[in-house]
Amino acid sequence: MFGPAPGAGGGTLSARILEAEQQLSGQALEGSEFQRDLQRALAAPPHAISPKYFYDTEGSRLFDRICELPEYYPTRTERALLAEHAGAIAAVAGTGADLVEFGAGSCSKVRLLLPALQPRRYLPIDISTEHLVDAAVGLRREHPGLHVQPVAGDYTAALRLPDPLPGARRVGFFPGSTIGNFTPEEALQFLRGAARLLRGGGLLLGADLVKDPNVLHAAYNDAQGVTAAFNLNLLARANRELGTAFDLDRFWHSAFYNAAQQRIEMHLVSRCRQQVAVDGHSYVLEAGQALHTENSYKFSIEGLRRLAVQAGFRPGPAWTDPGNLFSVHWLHAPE
Ligand code: AVJ
Repeated sequence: MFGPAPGAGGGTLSARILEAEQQLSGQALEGSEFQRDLQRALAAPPHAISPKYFYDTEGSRLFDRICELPEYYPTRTERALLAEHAGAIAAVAGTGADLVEFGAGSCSKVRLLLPALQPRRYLPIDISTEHLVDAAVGLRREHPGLHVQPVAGDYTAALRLPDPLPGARRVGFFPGSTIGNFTPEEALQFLRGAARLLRGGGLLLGADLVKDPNVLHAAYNDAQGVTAAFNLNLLARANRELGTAFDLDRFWHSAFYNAAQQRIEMHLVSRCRQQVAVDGHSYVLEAGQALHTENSYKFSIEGLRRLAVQAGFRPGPAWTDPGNLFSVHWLHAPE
C-alpha cells in the first residue's frame, strides 16, 4: 500500500498513485461486502440488497445506456435544466469552489456546469473504480487546466476526502436523483452529513418528481430491456466476482410504482422453485419469490425542501422543466 497521497492533481505522479491506491482498497473491500450482503438478502426477509452493487464496470455501462433510452426522461430533463440554468447556478454557488460530486459515474453532467462554475478543483467520487478513472482521464484531456482528483469509494459510508482547498468553498453536486435510492431516513442522514461536509458552501441536488405512474412505469420497463439487463446484472456480477452459478433465465425483472411509498421498486423474481448457493451456503427460492434490488423515491419540490431544512440546509432556488418531470435544487449549507 502506498503512503498518504499528497494533495497534488492533474496528471502528476502522485495523482496516479492516489488512483492506484484507491483502486486497490476500493475493490478489496467491496468484494467481501457484496458476498455478505447477498447472503443476507437470500437468507431472510426482507430479501433486499443495496442498489450500489449494480455498479460494477458492466453495470455502469448499462446505466449509461439507460440514460439514453427514450422512456428514461430523468437524465435528459436534468441535463437540459443544468445547461439552461448554469449561469443562475453559478450565481448562487459561486465560482472557484472545491467541487465534490457524489456518485460521479461518467462525469458527464458536471461538464454542463464547468464553464459557468469554473471550480478550482473537481473531486468525483464513485464506487465503480474503472469507470471513474476512465471518466477522469477523459475530463482532464478535455479540460487541461482543471484539477481533477477522483476518489474511488462508497459515499454512503464514512469516506475520507482529501483536505479542503484552503480558502475555497466546498460545493457538492448530487445529480440524477440518486438521493431517491435512500430511504427517507437514510436520505436525511446523508443530507445531514453533506451539510456538515459542505458548510459555508452548499449542495446542488437533482431530484425526480412524483408524476403520472404510467410515465414512471415506462421509464423502468423500457422496450429494449436495458433496465431488465441492468437489474439482472446484479446476479451476473455475483457469477463473475463471487463464483456463484445463478441462471439468469430463471429470474425476471419486475419494476412497479408503489404509490403509498412514493417510489419505484425493482425486484428480481424467481421464475421457479430453485436452489442457489453463495460460497458454500445454499438457499431455496420459491417460485415468485422476490429479491428487492432497488427503491427509487420520487419527490415533490416542497417535500424535498422540507427534508433539506430538517438536515440543516437553507434551500435556495429550485429549477424544474415545463412538464414538472424533474427538479434541481440549490441548498445552502450554513457555517
Ligand atoms: C441512479 C438511482 C437515479 O432510480 O432512476 C435507473 C437508477 N434504476 N433505472 C433511478 C435506475 C433503474 C436511477 N438512479
